[in-house]
Amino acid sequence: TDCSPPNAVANVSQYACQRRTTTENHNKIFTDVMEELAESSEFNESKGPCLAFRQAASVLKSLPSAVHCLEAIQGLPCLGEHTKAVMEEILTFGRSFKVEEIRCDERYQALKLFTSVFGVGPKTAEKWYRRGLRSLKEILTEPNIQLNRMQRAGFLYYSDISKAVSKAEAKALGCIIEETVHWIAPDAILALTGGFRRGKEYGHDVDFLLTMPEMGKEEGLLLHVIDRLRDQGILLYCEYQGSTFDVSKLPSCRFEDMDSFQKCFLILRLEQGQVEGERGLQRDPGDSRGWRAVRVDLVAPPVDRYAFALLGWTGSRQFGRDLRTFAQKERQMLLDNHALYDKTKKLCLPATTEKDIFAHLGLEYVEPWQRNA
Ligand code: TTP
Ligand code: MN
Ligand code: MN
Ligand code: MN
Repeated sequence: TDCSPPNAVANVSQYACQRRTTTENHNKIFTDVMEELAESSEFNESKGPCLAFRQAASVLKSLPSAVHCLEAIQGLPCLGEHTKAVMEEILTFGRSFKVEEIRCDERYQALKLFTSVFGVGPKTAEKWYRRGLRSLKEILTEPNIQLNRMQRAGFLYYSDISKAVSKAEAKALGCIIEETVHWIAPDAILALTGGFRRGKEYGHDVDFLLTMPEMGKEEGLLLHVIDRLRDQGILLYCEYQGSTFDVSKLPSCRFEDMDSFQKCFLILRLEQGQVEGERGLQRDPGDSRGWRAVRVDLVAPPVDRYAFALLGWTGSRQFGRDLRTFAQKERQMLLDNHALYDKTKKLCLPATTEKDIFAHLGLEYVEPWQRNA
């Protein structure tokens, strides 16, 4: 029957790093709702419920088939009473009244809209909401609002960068970055990370990692790449962050802590003619300029930290969070984007590949396309 016996799901781990989650999600009707509930909790600064909804969504994404009845989720980890009640509503009525109520909420709508602008986080969004602002137009016409450089770029390219980036567009950008990087340093190491490395069809940006085979040689590389992109006339915006990496520091136990590698958050101009499948195609006449703006992230760790950075930047966020929780709770180790520290042995465990890190943690290797938790 549709209701698989509980033993069919009895072996699902509470940790995303012990599950294999492809981009094929059989339970989207539930996980979309869970993720909206998580976002709404985040806006209300309810960290516990937010994490609980994200974990529940992540477990459901890993299931090999659609859930058709509540019996089928018996024994699954991370599904609390609240989550089960929402799932029951969806199973019975085909919709969740709780989430529909939230979607209609004025505050939720405004915060969602404001945080959709590049450079605007929940704090700024809340500030604008409290000042009575409700639309993007109101933000732009309100005389007393000071936008920073990133937010100005976010508004300037809003319609382009709020549009999903396709795999073909990511590939085209990959070619441009590759050519640029290797023109500067033929032996540079470049890798696609983020959602596209996990095999996603669409993303909100394109993420890359770059380094040099010789330690320290990566230091000037990123600024050179930025200069070269500017010379090519495709750099629309650049937020550069220098390295604050400290080798003597232990890995951070807080997942929210950003890594300290040299990086930049870019907006690049992508010519439609450079995108496979778009070449010579008749485009929408209203969209005749022939290019779009795309968000790109470049991160440049030293080569001895490359595997940790690759693992962290490949994500998903939930997968990374659970890797770190697993390391801490199950192995007494500290993992972040820079290093893995064994608290029992009191030493850092080196790694040149992601497989090394999984092995140190005593975990079966999970391929990038199985990390869509
Ligand atoms: P994102 O690009 O934000 O997310 P994504 O590529 O998984 O999804 P999308 O398609 O929406 O772009 O970040 C990529 C991964 O990098 C993400 O799993 C978390 C991680 N990350 C860090 O480790 N440190 C950071 O500072 C940021 C911004 C992300
Ligand atoms: Mn990304
Ligand atoms: Mn994102
Ligand atoms: Mn990114």
